[in-house]
Parts: sequence; C-alpha cells; structure tokens
Amino acid sequence: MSVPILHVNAPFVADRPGFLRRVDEILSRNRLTNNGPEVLELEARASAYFDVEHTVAVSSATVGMELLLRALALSGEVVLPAFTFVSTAGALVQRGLRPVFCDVDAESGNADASDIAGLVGANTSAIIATHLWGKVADVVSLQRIADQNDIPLIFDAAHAFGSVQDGVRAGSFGLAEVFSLHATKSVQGFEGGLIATNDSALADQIRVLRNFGFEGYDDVRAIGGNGKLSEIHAAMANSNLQHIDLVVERSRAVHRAYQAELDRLPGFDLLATSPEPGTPQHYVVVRVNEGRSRDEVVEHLHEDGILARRYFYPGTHRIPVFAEYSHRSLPRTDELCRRLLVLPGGASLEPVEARRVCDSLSRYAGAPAASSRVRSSRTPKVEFRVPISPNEQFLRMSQYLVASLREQAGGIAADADIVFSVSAECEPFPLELKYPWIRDWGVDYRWVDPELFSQMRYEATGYDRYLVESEADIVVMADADILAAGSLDRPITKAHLTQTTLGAIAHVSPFESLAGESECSESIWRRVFAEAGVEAPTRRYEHTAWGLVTENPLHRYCPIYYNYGFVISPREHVEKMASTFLEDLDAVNRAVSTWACSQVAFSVSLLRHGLEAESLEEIYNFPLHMPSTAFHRLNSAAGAKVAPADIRLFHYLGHGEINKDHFVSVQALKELRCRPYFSPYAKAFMEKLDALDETLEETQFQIA
Ligand code: T4K
Repeated sequence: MSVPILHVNAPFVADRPGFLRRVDEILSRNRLTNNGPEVLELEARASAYFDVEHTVAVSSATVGMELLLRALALSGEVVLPAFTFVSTAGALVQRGLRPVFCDVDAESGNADASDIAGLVGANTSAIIATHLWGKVADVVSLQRIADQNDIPLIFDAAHAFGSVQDGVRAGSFGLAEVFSLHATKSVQGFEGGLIATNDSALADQIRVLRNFGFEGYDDVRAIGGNGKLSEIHAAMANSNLQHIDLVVERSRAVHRAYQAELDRLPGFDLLATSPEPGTPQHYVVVRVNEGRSRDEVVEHLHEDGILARRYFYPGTHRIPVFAEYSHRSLPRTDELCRRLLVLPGGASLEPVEARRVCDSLSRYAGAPAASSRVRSSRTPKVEFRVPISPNEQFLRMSQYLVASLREQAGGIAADADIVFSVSAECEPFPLELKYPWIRDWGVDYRWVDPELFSQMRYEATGYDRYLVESEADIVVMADADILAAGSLDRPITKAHLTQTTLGAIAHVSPFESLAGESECSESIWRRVFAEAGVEAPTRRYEHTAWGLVTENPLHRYCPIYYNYGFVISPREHVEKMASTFLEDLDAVNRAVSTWACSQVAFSVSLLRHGLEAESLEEIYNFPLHMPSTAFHRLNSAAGAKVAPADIRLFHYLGHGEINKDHFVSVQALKELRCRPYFSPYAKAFMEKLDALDETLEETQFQIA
C-alpha cells in the first residue's frame, strides 16, 4: 500500500459539483474577468461575512497589499513583524518603503505592541501586523499606538479568514485588512486576495488602481496596474465561502485529533492558534521544545512522507535580500524560527491522517506510539459474520466464501470463526439435514428471531450480525457473495492496530434512485444526520475513482458510506453500533426512503459513536469492473487506477453476468462455465472459482 504524501494545508474544495456548475455558467455568460458577476458576488458575500462596508477582490493578497500601500500614498518607514511571510516586506520594498522589523510575542508569534511603540517615529507612515496562523493580533494596543501617532494600522489577514476576537470577526480591524485566497488558505480561490475596509474613499481608490487606473471606459484617474481577480477564481472562492461551516468543522476536527494525540506526547506543544468556537483552525503549529532539534524532526517527518514546513524560517530580517533593513536583534523571533514547525492541517486532511503524523512524531521521540488506538501487536482473532437465506443458492455461494477464507485469504482469515445469520424466511430447520454437504464446514448458524424477521424482513438478518456475542478482536461483516481471492491479513491487521473500521466505499449513491428526486445527496445526508441527532460528518467522498461513482452530479456527495457487504471493524465498534442500530435505522427511515437504509444507518452509527473509519481502496474490485460504460468513463475521468492483478476480493452479484441462480446447483455452475464469452472481470472470477473447486475436492468440502 503506498502511503500518500501529506502536505501542509493542501487545497480543500468544499463543493466540487457546485463549483463546476458555476464554471459552466461563466462559460455560458462568456464574461471571464473585469468585475463580472462572480467577483461582485464574492465581494458582497465577503463584506457580509466580515461585516464591513467594502471588500475589493484582487489577484492575490500580495498584490492587494501593494495596491493598498499605493492607495494610501505611504512613504518613509512602515513597522511590521519579521516573523511573517516574506510577501509583506516585499510589497513595502516594491513600493519604495522601508520595512522596520519589530519583535513578536513569544507565545502567539504576533507583533509585540510594546516593541512597536518604541519603533514608531517621525518617518513612520503605517503599522502592519499579521494575524499569525489566524490568531487575531493585539488589535487594541496596536490601534492605540496608531491613533497616538496618527498613522494607519493595516492588518495582513492572509491567515485569518473566519478568525474572531471578542466576538468581532477579522475584516473590520484597523483601517483595512488584506486576506489571501491562495490555494493553501482556508477559503481558497486557486489564487486571489480580498481587501476589507469601512473607508469608502479608500475602497474606491483601490478599485481604480487594480484596473490600470481606469474610471469608466476612457478616464484614467491614476497610474494603476492589473490586480483584477478572474471569474473562475472568484467562483472557486464563492463556492468555498458558501460552505465555510464545513471548512470550519473539518479543520477543527483535525485540530482536535492533533490535540488529543499531542497531549500525550511530551516535547511537542500545539499552539492555540484560533481557539474561538466557530473559527477555522487551519494551521497546525507545533513548538518543538528544548532537547530536540526541530530541523531533525522535520527531516524525520519528510522521510515518512509528511512534508512539514518551517514557516517562517529564518525570519524576514535574516533573509539576505532584506539585510539592509535588519539592524536590530529580534530574540523572540529567532527563537520561534528555531522551534516552530507547521504540520499538515486544514479541511483537506482527515483526523486519521493527523494521527499518522503524531505516530511518526512518536517514533521520532522513541516514545510508544502516541495514538491510543494502537493495540497489542499479537495476531488478532477474527470473526466473519455473513447473512444468508436458507436455500441451496446461498449455501453454495457461502461454500465458496468459506473455502476462499480458509484457503486463499491468508493466515488470519484461515483461523477465523465464521457465523451465518440465517434469514427466518421459513420455519427454522436443521440445515445440515437438508444439505448434508455443508457438514464439517466448521461454521456456526444462527436463525434470526422469526418475530424480528417478520417485522423488519432482511434488515433483521443484517441486524442479527450485530448481536453475535464473541471475543473476537475484529469482526468482518461480509455478504455471502464475497469471494476472498488474496490475503486479507494486511487490512485486518491495520484495523486491529489502529482500531479503525475499514470498508469498501459504496459505488452508488443510496439516494440516486429516489423517484423524482431533485434534491442533492448532500442535503439528504444532512437531513439524515439531523434526524438522527448526530453531528454532520467531517469526512466526505466525492466522485472518487474508488469511491462514489455516479453520473448524476447531484448525488456525488457522500460522507463515509460503505458497501455493507464487506466491512472490517474492531469488535468494540460493532458493539457500540449494535447499541443504537435500531434507533439509527429508524432515523434513516424517517428521513428518507432508500433501499440502502442499513448501509446509511451504518454511516450514522460510525459518526454517532465517533468511530474512526477509513476506506479500503486497493483490494476491492467491484466498481471498477462493472460493465457499465458510465462507470468506466467516470472512473477514467477521475484517474482511476486499474484494479491490481492480485484482486483480493470479489463481490460478484449485481455484476450482470453472474447471478444467484448460477449457484443453485453444481450443474448450473458447470453450465455457467461453458459460456463462450466473459468480461475480463467475470473471467478472472471464473479462474478463482476453478481454483477453489480444486481446493474443495481436496478438502472436507463436497462439491456434489
Ligand atoms: N501574508 C501571509 C502571512 C502569508 O502567509 C501569505 C501567503 C501572504 C501574505 C501572501 O498571500 P498570497 O499573495 O499568496 O495570496 C505558500 C503560499 O504560496 C502562500 O500563499 C502562503 N502565504 C505561504 C505560507 O505558503 P509556499 O511557497 O510555501 O507554497 P508551496 O507551493 O510549498 O505549497 C504549500 C503546500 O501546499 C505544499 O506543501 C504543497 C501543497 N499544495 C500547494 C498548492 C499551491 C498543494 O497540494 N496544491 C497546491 O495547489 O507558499
């Protein structure tokens, strides 16, 4: 399994279908830039969000800062921290201004107002402070100094979209604030920036300057440049801003996961960057304490595929091209530059990935793994739980399933217990009497409670699987039409060691087939979660190669949503889910009508109990081999990998070429094999069946 590289603040696209709809509209309008409807919408949305009178959209925060400096016609010196991104000092120098670097607060890393007070003099024309990592600067003290000296106070708010202090949202502090919409920011527009201000004349002047100095068609009022934001950038920013709640929720979940792990790992302190409720905790900044080398930690993480960054090393004052502006020592800045590192974070990360980072830090520290999820390394005891109907088709299917587990699924599955939950479609009877060839399989049969079955039909058979009492470490919920064709040792071990439920993401939306449905799957899922009273999910899959593949863009959203026919869970997960299964199923049924209510309830239960869950991507072949051209097209558009040659799992019914009736007897199976043509999928499946036949002949299983 190749482990994905983790980046610091990789881009998050909150609503891909929504964004694509906007792109489509842009192309239909043929208005691509120059203050088009998307830019106007973005400016209006942002002004409302920041609670300011004016927001001017520009091509980047850096260009925005330059335009602002030009609009204010500043000259002489500007005081700013050295511990920030190099772009701010760069913008000053570009404008012929002289940066004067102040030191920062040792804890927050934000500009130290008392240091600034000592630096402001007759030549100072402005103060610029950064809300570093989203933590709002000391706005009150800074404003006092600015007022006393009658100079403007400007904020570099590149990190602070959504940040709040004392109930006031960043955007209205100082004379103006400059936000970044860069791809790595919490609200991203590929590139872009926003200048927020309550000063109408200033906003007006910036608008003129960003458009070559034009006012109207012919009048050039000032010497300007090109700082315009294009429609496509604004469309991305609009669709992300529309879903800022999701961004907040996801980034906070990641931050919480880090906090929980790092609390147990001495020597790595997580900075409280944006703790106010409802604000994005986009940056994950850690102070590496004395006794450890931050640079060695970074090197170690990089070797583990975790591209942590040393932002903002070495500090602008120590960058050679700024040497002529560096005349003072900045001890607290130097210390932070030496000690801080920024870890992957933000809305695009999953909490489980935060744990991966912390496990890597633990390995570096030589401590036991930070994660409380890591359990004993002894081989886990596994139990497969399979629903079947009491007829020959199902028993034949499960004959192959059992043989494949015993013979082809690796050492752990070979020793697994297997329990069949038998649908009470008829009066319970001894299966072995009617089908003597099933004797000696070493399998347990449980007839589902007939009363429950009469009430819930096949949901009762699924539910029965939750009720099995056992001491297994890992429970695998499998359908009878699963065939293990390669070792399952790795995913089982992973589920055990990380205490994570692993499942194959279902390949169709559970809501797509609703008659006359025009609602999108996201809103249906949200309705389901609201009905169940669980927090909306922090995880989503969208039209991914191995995930949800559907032609209908309305239904490309799903939270974690497994094909219930193959899920590997720690037993404790199953026990927790069992305690609320009926309740969750009821909530699903109240909220929506779907054939997949158990599967949807499974997603609800995972969230209700806060259980870690991940997708089992590489071993499950079903969606990629569906014969439907739509699946193929969508999969290839999404850059799907071809299923590995060593397919470990077949989920064969529903495929079209193979159905239940082929398992009605040995004769029917023989006839199936005589067909002249099979798709590559069915052919591979047949080869596995042939191999199993040989096994069956050699073992206690009887073919006849
Ligand atoms: N003020 C402050 C305080 C800032 O931090 C920034 C920008 C600004 C002002 C200026 O804002 P803009 O003018 O950019 O609007 C990155 C960003 O380019 C920069 O916007 C950001 N701060 C700075 C902190 O970080 P690099 O050179 O470190 O980025 P790079 O290319 O290494 O990407 C960062 C990570 O994200 C990488 O680990 C890879 C990943 N990534 C990046 C991009 C762009 C992706 O996975 N996909 C992507 O498309 O500067």
